[in-house]
Amino acid sequence: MCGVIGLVGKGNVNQALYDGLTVLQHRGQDAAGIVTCDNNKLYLRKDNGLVRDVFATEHMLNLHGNMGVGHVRYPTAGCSSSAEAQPFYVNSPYGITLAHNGNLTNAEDLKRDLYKEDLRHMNTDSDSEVLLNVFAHELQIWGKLKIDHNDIFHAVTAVHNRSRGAYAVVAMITGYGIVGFRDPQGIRPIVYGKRETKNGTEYMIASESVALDVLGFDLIGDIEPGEAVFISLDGTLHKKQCATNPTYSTCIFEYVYLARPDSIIDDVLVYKARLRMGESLARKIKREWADRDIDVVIPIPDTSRTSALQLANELGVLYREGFIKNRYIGRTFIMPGQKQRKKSVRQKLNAIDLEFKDKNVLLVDDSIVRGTTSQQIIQMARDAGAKKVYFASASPAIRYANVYGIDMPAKTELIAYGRTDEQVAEAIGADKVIYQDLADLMQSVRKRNPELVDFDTSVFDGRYVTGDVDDAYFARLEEIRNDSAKAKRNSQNADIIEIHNASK
Ligand code: PIN
Repeated sequence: MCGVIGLVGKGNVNQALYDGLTVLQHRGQDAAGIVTCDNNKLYLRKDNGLVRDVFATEHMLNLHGNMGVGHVRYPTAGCSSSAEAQPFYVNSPYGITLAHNGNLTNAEDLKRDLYKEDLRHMNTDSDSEVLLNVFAHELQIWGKLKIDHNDIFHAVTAVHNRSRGAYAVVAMITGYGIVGFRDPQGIRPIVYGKRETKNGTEYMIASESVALDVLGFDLIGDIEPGEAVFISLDGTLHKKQCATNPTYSTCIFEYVYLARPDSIIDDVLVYKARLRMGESLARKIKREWADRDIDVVIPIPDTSRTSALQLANELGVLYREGFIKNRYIGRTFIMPGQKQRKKSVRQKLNAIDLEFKDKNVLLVDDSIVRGTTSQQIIQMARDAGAKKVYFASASPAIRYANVYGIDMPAKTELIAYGRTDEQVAEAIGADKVIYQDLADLMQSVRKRNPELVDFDTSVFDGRYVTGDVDDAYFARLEEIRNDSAKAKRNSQNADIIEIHNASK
């Protein structure tokens, strides 16, 4: 998962892009980048790290111009190099820079075609570079020296025809403007809005509406599945449906956990959807668990607070904040002779014992993925004196891998893979586990917008809406992962040999 932003302004956009990226930081903390354009010259700064660490004053002063694009990246399997920080750039045609959120499922085929047929070289393993090159190729195909919005929309249509998977994109075409587009199933979200200034109207495109809110832009709406929105350098907005069969299949996990609660996606406020998730889960608990003996409902901060609150209300049980989260968790320094270890949950969360002592507690989380954190938190609740520890998940059991750009483990590493709910409870040490039903989860979102007939629910039901994901796809993925792991190991060994030689 990543965050993208694009802005065509009436003055320098560097500060607004930076501020927007900090608002989208929850979508990716691995790398950040901004590219701006001034008098047909591009200015780029990108690196691994948080927004606040990547951009120093000297970098900001160099980001000249009234339009630009930004990106925050979440680590996805096998990708951690700063060369894969975005935006990406190609010089031909016109000079295009692109920021992408999502994951292409046919990137390997496209890469081969781009090399063999379109004579384009890829310099990274990133599918975003592939997407940029498909777009660039389709834009140069007519060999025009000058283009307009119709040429750009044709190129987006061609991208839709060639690409499979998830892509919410912001691309800047030097000398022309910024285009935002979303895959024909609208798997990842993207919105646009405007603000009036004394010099005229400014437009922004962003992964989530919170970025617009914070910068004083009014939300115009979502870029619809398959649609493209182009804002020219002079501030004129054009939009067009570029796909033949667009459908809404937005990733439902955006509502469960990924997006900020104050964002509006496809006309649905994430916060309201989470309240409804709490309500429907409480109704299921009432229906299926008549002899329950819950004394208190305790959320696992932060995401689950909203649904836990409503769940407690609906059950008529006390809601209490039993865990406090450290907001300033530090870095892990590797001391000599030590391996890098993951920060334990104990360093992130602390229990308030009095809320647990001698009580039967119902812990609520947004989801259970690997189950490792859940297990440690349940143990913390017991150590704090809880009698019984029940565990409710605001989303259904996760049993399948994600291929559309969420950083999730392979399915065999998921705690619910091959396990019943009872076996999950046993594995994480809970007295009982209760999951949201998928139909209820969908209804929690759909209630506000009946147009959302379908969602990407693949992690829950293994149904991949792009229709091209099967066992063979996963086998190929595994092969690529193993190859890149091997290549990484080899290059690390080569480094070690070099260092040894150098110190002789
Ligand atoms: C974390 C939200 N949420 C908590 C992410 C833990 C799964 N985990 C997914 C639960 S926060 S585990 O609220 O945004 O901080 O199942 O892998 O142990």
